[in-house]
Amino acid sequence: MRKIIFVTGNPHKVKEATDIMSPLGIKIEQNNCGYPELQEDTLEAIAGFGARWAANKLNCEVMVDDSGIFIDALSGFPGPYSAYVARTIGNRRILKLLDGEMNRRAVLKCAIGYCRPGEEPVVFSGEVEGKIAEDIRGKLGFGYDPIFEVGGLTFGEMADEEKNRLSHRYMALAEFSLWLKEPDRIKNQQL
Ligand code: ITT
Repeated sequence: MRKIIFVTGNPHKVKEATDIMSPLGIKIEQNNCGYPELQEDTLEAIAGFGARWAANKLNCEVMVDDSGIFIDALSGFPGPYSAYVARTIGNRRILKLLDGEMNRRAVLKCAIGYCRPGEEPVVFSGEVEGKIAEDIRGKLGFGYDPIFEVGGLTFGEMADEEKNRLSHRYMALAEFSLWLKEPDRIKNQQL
């Protein structure tokens, strides 16, 4: 089985990536060394930079995952600042910001960066469209899951398997897994 080091401090991401990639013959191993997060406008730029930095630091092939929630009524905010906003204001106050707002459309996005030491990173993107729920609902998942609704349920109300069939992370990891198997056939975003 091919093994890839996943540089992240978030064990939920590791669990989801393992559930999605192990049936495809790819084993994930977490490394918590972190990487500098650029103040950039796109998740792809952050993921590409992080993957290159971590591959050179650890001297092995690595993947990283930069994700975020883009809320229409807030002009796409918090987007690449989603981790900071989750740490500071959190889900309850995001719902407050959207009080009375009719347009509740939001998109969860994921950029998977992959790099080998001394090489250029490649990046795979995935997204899922949904809406911001009126209330916090569900205890499953993590982060924005209890306020992000797809087809009537929040991700916080969905079993892992259900989220992993629909999610932004699944979309990006499916492309990445295909590319790992057939690098010449699958297009990716070279930074
Ligand atoms: P690493 O950077 O160490 O990988 P992180 O949790 O800081 O971990 P991100 O910057 O990618 O990761 O995450 C941005 C925020 O979005 C953070 O608050 C996450 O909890 C949240 N998030 C990421 N993936 C999510 C998902 O699948 N569902 C809901 N929220 C998610």
